[in-house]
Amino acid sequence: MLPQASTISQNVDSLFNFIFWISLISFIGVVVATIYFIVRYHRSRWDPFKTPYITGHSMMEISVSVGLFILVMIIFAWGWIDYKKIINAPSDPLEISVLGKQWMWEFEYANGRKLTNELVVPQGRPVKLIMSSADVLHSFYIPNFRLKQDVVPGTYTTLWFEATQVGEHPVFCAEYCGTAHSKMLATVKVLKPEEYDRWEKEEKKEEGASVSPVELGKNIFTQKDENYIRESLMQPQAKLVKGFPPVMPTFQGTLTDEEVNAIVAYLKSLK
Ligand SMILES: [Cu+2]
Repeated sequence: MLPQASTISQNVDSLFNFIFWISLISFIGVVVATIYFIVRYHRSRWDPFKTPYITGHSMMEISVSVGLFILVMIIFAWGWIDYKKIINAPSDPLEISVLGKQWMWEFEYANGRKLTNELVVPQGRPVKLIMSSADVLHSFYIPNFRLKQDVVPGTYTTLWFEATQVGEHPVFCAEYCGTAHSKMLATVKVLKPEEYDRWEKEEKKEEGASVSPVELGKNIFTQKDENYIRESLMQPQAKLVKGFPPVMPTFQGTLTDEEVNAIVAYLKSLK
């Protein structure tokens, strides 16, 4: 089995094993019953020209239906409880931007530090990935964390996790995205909290000249006039405020993904 390296891994495995054993037991039951019926009701034992008259068995039919319904509902409820844990990030996670593009993963931290194909995170702290794609559909898949989320151009999807195991965990693109799809690999490097703090400080020193997304967004905001930021909404017709006519033109293509990310980071920082 794969290592269980996040807080949700165990939950996902438990449900998986439950479904696996139920399926295996059902499969064996069906095979055994089939063999029994083949032997028991073989035509050599009966008059081959006489079809037996079967009226049915209401009690058995009802109990099979109700029993299977209850089993399916148990699987559904179990899945729903874990699904809610997977989609609802705890408050105040460490937020990291992820950009998928043919054929690499780019990670950007709040301080502007950028990494390609390597995501460095602390152990035991919730991390929330805010993900988008520069081109086509991708999917961010960390098997050791038992997590997978589509990465979609033109919108943001999120994925949160809390890593429990220090070390390196592979990341795959799980949505076919072109020639080098199978080589679109990355690593999640989980560090002990104190090592992560050290790593963060080191990077800050090295990256002294780099501009954080908040600063970059502020620069773009102040350089251009106010209309620019308003018009820079990619699909201005998508969501309209009551009482305002849909007069805004689209500026899709005039802002890079990096700029859009930066503006979003800046606007969020204004709160
Ligand atoms: Cu991909």
